[in-house]
Amino acid sequence: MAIEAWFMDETSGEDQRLPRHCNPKEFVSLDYLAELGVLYWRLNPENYENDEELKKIREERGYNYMDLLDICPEKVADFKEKLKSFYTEHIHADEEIRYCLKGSAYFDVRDKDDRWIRIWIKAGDLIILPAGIYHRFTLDTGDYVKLMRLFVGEPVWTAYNRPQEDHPARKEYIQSMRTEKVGMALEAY
Ligand code: KMT
Ligand code: NI
Repeated sequence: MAIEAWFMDETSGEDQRLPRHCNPKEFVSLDYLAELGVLYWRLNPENYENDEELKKIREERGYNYMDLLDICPEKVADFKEKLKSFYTEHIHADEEIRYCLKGSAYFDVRDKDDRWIRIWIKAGDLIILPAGIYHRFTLDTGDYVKLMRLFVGEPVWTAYNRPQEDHPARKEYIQSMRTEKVGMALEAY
């Protein structure tokens, strides 16, 4: 099954690790995520060391850097602080590419109307968040995820917390969303 994504209940005061569905639930399609520039692949996590499909994605997109990261209270120094910074809304100057090898977690991204969409990644899910998209990350109640991080060249993980309306990556992202809309309108025409 493909990943699940849904609009979040933003009024909920529940734990960030809970799903925070709206009532009734409002799921979001992969097409809608693609309109936001969020890309998704389903791969075989058992075979990540010899996976031709992963190799192809890495070659095509120039992801020559790779590392692995376990996120859970036992393995991350200053766990609480770290998770707090991951869950603070931010952007990056580059794509954020994460491949889930074990466990599960949530990436939240803002849509065009500034609504939060929660994307539930599990083993086998590779997602790419475009540069300039507002997002945040949290573990779910399973409290464990093993992620592969990919990057083009020397990795830069710098997070720029919202607001970042003057950041070049943000401006470019907003511009690309406009172009996308015009493209869709022309297609309809
Ligand atoms: C980031 O920028 O590292 C995040 O958004 C957290 C996700 S994966 C550690
Ligand atoms: Ni990030």
